Amino acid sequence: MSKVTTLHEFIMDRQADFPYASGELSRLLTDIAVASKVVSKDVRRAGLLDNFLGAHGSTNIQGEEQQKLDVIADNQFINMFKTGGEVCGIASEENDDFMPFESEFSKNGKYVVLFDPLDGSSNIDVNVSIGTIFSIFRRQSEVGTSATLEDMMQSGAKQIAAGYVLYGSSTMLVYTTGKGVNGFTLDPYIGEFCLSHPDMRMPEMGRIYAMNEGNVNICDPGIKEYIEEKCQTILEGAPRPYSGRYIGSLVADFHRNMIKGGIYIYPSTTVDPEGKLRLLYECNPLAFIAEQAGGIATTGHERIMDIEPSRLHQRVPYFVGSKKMVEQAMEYLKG
Ligand code: AHM
Ligand code: MG
Repeated sequence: MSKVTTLHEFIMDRQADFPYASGELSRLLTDIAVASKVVSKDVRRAGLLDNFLGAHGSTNIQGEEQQKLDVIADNQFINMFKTGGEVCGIASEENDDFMPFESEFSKNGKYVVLFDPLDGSSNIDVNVSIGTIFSIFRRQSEVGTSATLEDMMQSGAKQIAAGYVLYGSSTMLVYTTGKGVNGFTLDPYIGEFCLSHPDMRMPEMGRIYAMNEGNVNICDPGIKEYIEEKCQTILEGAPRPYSGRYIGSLVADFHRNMIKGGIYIYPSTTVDPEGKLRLLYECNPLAFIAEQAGGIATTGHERIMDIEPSRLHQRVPYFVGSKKMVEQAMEYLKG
């Protein structure tokens, strides 16, 4: 058996890629891994424990009902960031406002983290894959002061690192610091994330499309045409049409497309003109990973990572996945 590389070893080895690195980003990534192991443990046992499944009884600022595990995961990550010392503030999909950490210790942190603690809320209670998504920026405000809204509202192009954790049939952590994408599988027997998917590349072309097709008649008619003509037709030389696969957990749909090639679509609809997915917590981090793996992420009109955010909980239409598939879908858009 060849030597196993743990996430921790990998992060420490890669620290040398950043000439002036002081180790804070490495520690932050390690903290995220630790928090996600705790969340993974909770997710794995949720059905057996009191107070883990079901609605929390609250709604978030977006009017969505919060699940108990959403809140548990949110608190787990926030506590880790508060006590780590690398982070001066956070913004989370589950909190109305951003949260500056006011201790002297945290105020000296260089970074802010924006995250969706548990994505795919509608799948929590039914034992279907869910995930965590995170995005790390260097703060804009001065070290030693309180984190500001401006620290949170940076374009995706300024991300220092981003990643996701997929609580699927195994737990995986996938991240980038802008030098490719690497994936680690949690070995439950030793409790370590181990390198299992080095240098991940998204195939340029795939045969899977993922969209909530319930929305197909309330979005840009070009999307329906694209799906009918390119996804649901037997194209020349192909044995069958593409496969439609929609898990309804962005992390899981994205991860499958990363490995097999595919397109994920959540467009603007007449009901949700800005789309459903959040720029800062979902779209930017996965766009960074997609691009680092050779894929594309766009609103249909603009590169996701070029958007200057206007609101913390801003939503945007989202097309992400294999380069050629996304490019082809864009040719159909009318709006
Ligand atoms: P959430 O963050 O509240 O879980 O919402 C985001 C999720 C994505 O994971 C998923 O792709 C999408 O919402 C599913 O939405 P829909 O049920 O409208 O298809
Ligand atoms: Mg989400």
